[in-house]
Order: sequence, then structure tokens, then C-alpha cells
Amino acid sequence: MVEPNGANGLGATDFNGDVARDGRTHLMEYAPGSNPRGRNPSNDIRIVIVGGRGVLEVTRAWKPTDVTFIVEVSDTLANGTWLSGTAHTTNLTDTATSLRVQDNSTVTAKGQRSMRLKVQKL
Ligand SMILES: [Ca+2]
Repeated sequence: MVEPNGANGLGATDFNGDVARDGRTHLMEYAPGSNPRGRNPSNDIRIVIVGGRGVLEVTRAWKPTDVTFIVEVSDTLANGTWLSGTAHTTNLTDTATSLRVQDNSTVTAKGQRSMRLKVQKL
């Protein structure tokens, strides 16, 4: 995967690789512009609770035009229960350096709530 600075020398189509073996694929490194050779993932993707709602935050070095970021929410974590789109989430911020997406449901209303980030290569 090519880094924003183009200096890592990894294969341009190795999206599922993980050269640093830190659990984050090259695509998930590429999307926020993190270093795929860094062994410790930084805190650039996180979930915080604001006003009783989960907010998935991505601090990124750039906003690549060849990937999409999709935030999904679920009550149960089970396959087929993950939901996305404006009926379920609200984009609070979507700039070159910051993506913040809020769950439309409160944690207390659901008792349990999960959020995840999907990145798709276009
Ligand atoms: Ca990695």
C-alpha cells in the first residue's frame, strides 16, 4: 500500500497485508495516513461517548479520494445487525484531518451498543 508520502515501498495492491503485524491492515493504515510499518497503532481511530451517544473519531493525515469510510452501529455485534447511513448515524465532522460520526441511538436507550469503521477501496 502506498503511503501519502510514497516512501514505504509496500505493494500497491497489498490491501489486506499487515507488515507490522499490529492487527491493522494496510488499507486501514492507508485510509487515515498512518504508517503501515509502525508496530504500535496510534490512537487515530477511537470511540468516545458524548452526551450518551457513541462518537467514532478518526484523526487522519489526509482524506484520500479512493477510499470510503463507513461507520456502522449494532446492538448485538451479530452478523447482519450492523447498520449505517443517515437513519442510524450522523456525520459531525468530515474534513481532511478529522472524521467524527455519531450514533443516532444513545447507549443508555440500547443498554449495549457497538460501533465499527469499514474502509472500502474504490
Ligand atoms: Ca498494520
